Amino acid sequence: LPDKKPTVVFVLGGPGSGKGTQCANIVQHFGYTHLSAGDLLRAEQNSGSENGEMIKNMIKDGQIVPSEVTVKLLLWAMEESGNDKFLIDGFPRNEENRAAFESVTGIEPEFVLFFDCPEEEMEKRVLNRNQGRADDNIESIRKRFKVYTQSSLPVIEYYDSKGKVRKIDASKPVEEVFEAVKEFFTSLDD
Ligand code: UP5
Ligand code: MG
Repeated sequence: LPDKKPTVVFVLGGPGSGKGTQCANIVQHFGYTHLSAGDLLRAEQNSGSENGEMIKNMIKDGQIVPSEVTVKLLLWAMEESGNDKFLIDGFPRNEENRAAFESVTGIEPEFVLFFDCPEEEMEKRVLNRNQGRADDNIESIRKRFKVYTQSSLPVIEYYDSKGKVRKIDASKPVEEVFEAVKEFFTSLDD
């Protein structure tokens, strides 16, 4: 018999909407492994891989790295974890990402957690973060917002049409957002 397919929750929302922050909370309470596609790409960039320069330039420009690179990194990380429950944060970001993950893994997400946040608030958060990310400057942020609106929101709409989106008001304080997040994971366990 084939192994049971892993449980995957996609965590989506604009730059600075709080995906990484809330994933850390979910891990603590619900035993998922958190895989940030952006973190995996940044690690790959810094590992001296042949794709490093391409990844660096695309991130600075807010562009979406080709699916073959990102899906491979996600699959390796899933295998390495030994877990069977994953929060995939910041992926899929466009239709190509979505279709590639689905055809390579055969996995459909359990649901899609969508952090809905106004652009002014996201911009403020990203500019205040100060963790040295090459794309946390006003020029890169404007590009990230544009790509998010043009390419990523349509993926969320696609999942919404399948009844899979769990939308959260991400403009609230961290603790309040987590209260809302918790409900979706608690009801999943019922
Ligand atoms: N903060 C968080 N929640 C808050 C709250 N409720 N109230 C007040 N402050 C809050 O949070 C951002 C900041 O806000 C932090 O300082 C936090 O303390 C504060 P964070 O949790 O980091 O938000 P997050 O949504 O994770 O923001 P991030 O900047 O990581 O989102 P992006 O989607 O822009 O970044 P990601 O790393 O996913 O992708 C970066 C780039 O990688 C992309 O632009 C793209 O070029 C590339 N990429 C791909 O090509 N393909 C992929 O599949 C993924 C990424
Ligand atoms: Mg993040």
